[in-house]
Amino acid sequence: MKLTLYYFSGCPFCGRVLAFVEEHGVSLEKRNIHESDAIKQELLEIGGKSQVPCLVVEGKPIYESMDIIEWLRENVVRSK
Ligand SMILES: N[C@@H](CCC(=O)N[C@@H](CS)C(=O)NCC(=O)O)C(=O)O
Repeated sequence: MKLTLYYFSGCPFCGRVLAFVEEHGVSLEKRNIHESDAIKQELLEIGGKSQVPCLVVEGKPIYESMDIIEWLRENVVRSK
């Protein structure tokens, strides 16, 4: 399953998700929207807004840090 997390450094909500990812050893691709306009544009095209964090699961966006953590807990951590 392809997981991509859009984030930027210094965003506290992103930090909360990244801490969970680190703690549970979740494997995903991280894309920093402050790294390039192309990455930010990519997120806009997938999710329709530039809010981060956003987890993209097989092309489907999930916004809201707590929803992302819950999704990861249910679908990745539990099945490990
Ligand atoms: N309730 C959201 C808050 C996310 C949020 O406010 N993110 C900020 C960065 S810290 C953001 O992306 N702001 C710009 C925007 O909404 O386009 C969550 O928990 O994920």
